[in-house]
Amino acid sequence: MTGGKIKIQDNFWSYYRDLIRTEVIPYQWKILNDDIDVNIERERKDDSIPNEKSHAIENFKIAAGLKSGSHYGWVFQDSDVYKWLEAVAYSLAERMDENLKILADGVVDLIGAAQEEDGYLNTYFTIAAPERKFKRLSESHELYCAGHFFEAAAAYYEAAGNEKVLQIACKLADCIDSHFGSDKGKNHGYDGHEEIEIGLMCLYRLTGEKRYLNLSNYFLYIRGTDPGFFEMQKKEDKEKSPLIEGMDRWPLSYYQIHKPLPEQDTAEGHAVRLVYMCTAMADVAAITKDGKLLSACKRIWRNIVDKRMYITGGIGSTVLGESFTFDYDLPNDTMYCETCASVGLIFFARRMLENEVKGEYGDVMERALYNTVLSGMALDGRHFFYVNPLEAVPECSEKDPGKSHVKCVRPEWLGCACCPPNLARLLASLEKYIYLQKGNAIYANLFMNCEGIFETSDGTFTVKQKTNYPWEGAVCFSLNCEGKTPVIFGIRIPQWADDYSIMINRQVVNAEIKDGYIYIHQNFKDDEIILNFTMKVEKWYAHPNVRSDIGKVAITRGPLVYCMESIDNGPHLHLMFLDENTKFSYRFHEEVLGGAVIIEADGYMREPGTEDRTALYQKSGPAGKVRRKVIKWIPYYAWANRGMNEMQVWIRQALSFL
Ligand code: FUB
Ligand code: ZN
Repeated sequence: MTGGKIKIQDNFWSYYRDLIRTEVIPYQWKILNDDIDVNIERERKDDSIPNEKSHAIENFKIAAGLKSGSHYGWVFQDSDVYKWLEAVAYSLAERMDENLKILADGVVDLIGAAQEEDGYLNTYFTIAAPERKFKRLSESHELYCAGHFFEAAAAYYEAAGNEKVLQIACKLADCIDSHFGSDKGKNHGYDGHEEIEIGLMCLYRLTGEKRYLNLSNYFLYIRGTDPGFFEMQKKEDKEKSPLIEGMDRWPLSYYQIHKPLPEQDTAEGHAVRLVYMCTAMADVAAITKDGKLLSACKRIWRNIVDKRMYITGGIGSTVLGESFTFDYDLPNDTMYCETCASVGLIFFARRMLENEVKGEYGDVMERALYNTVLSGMALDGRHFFYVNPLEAVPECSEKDPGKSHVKCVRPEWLGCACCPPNLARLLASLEKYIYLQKGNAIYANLFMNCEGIFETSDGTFTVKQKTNYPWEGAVCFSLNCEGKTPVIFGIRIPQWADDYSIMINRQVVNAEIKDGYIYIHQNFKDDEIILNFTMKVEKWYAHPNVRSDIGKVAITRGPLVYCMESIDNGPHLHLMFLDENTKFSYRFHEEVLGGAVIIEADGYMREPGTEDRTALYQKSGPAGKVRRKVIKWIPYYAWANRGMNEMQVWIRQALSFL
């Protein structure tokens, strides 16, 4: 990706990145090997979700003929291993660890051993259903798994120089290329879950092999042109049993095949599928300059960001089909907001930046990263959320079957383990998201302590960032160009920052914002730019059509969304409210939640009724007294780290309806 060579050494992010290296990667490895006794929770009440063990590595051993046994887990269980390998690759690129490399090289050998003669690779089909290969694509995830392997292979090849991983990947890609495409006699299908399109683009960038670009393009363009394809395959599949129970109940839009892609306008269906699809469309469009794909991406982007995204950067409003629903439908307590979907939204935003440099893509990356994505993992790196609610009450999650997916503590592992390694690979590769380079123009999108080196047309350009973001709003850039040609340096001004100042070499300057960036164009020679965003506590109101948020406000500071927890505020968060003129105070607490800014304000609490004191309904209210109360907020990403309790992002505000 066009983002320079970056080294991160940051107060905030290094904690997470060290955690990925020291805890998350080893912990996930033990789980993939069934070497550790963890409680694997189903992500919702559904007995068909496999939750006895991971078995992911064992599946590879069986497929490779090294062990006997049967396949266990989802048809896409292999992808857990691939995402883990990708996270390992980024971690090794940041800091080489010979032992980890030896372990990962062994995994590559194992994957190679599980690959069939013709290049086919998928442990479920090799072990359990060789006669059904590519015959039930709506459910099979064969191409989805391949896509994840391609991403992992490209990353691992680059990090560890392992030639074998690339050979396995190309052999698999060639196998798929020989089966799929518009040529007569080929399979004219596509996968039920987009991902191969992204993976093929990684292989294309690495190898320059045009067939991979063409195949990615093919998979995008065929989608939605023959909506009867899955049904036709199902009829032809002699072995009628489903590969995933209940998958055939979803409408075409679940798979984004209700229309050809260039005609799609809104974010429909399964949220992860949709953002992976858009990531690939934006990626292909950036290379082929395909205006039709890019226009569709822009329309879908507008629909997500203007009408279907939570303030936390979460997407997906319903557990049914883990899907989008309709404009402004953003329920806080039944939402989906899968961690993977926000990871995918960041991928999509990053690829859109390559097509057009607009600050809003960086804004969404930042929103999703600091809020929903980080919330996906506990501070110990050993517990993970699959879905990320904006309002959670333990009793509701336990007793309301419609909220069984809304967990109030992060499980140790999940029956469907797509999110934990997805989050790991994103955090381990944060370098890719900080800057964007286009020729002699460098754009800063995320703020953290890091050093960047970029090759421009006549030499090296270096930029160092120093900041205490997200706790403080000052960011200092030290810049130097080796060559004579001036560099255009763009800095994103976050959408939340209406107040900021800029100094160049200690002189205050005014710089106009263009598409979300300020620009400084010069031949930098040990120059310094200091940007200072005023980080106030802010209240945000939702669009009036968002039924769930009317009369409520959400509290933010800088890029962080805040929430209340009952451990700080007592139970019944729904009875707490603010008045319009509430003043907020905040302070950094070293000892709380790994160090965090905590916000406080004077608010109110309506007393809860008791069984003998308040009727269920009465003609005159309010039922119960109102008393003053100091309300406390913590950063949303850090909730549920102190045991099971209530949490709420949006809080009622007296008179805010007017
Ligand atoms: O289908 C593979 C993955 O499992 C999806 O991306 C997640 O949403 C989960 O359903
Ligand atoms: Zn997931």
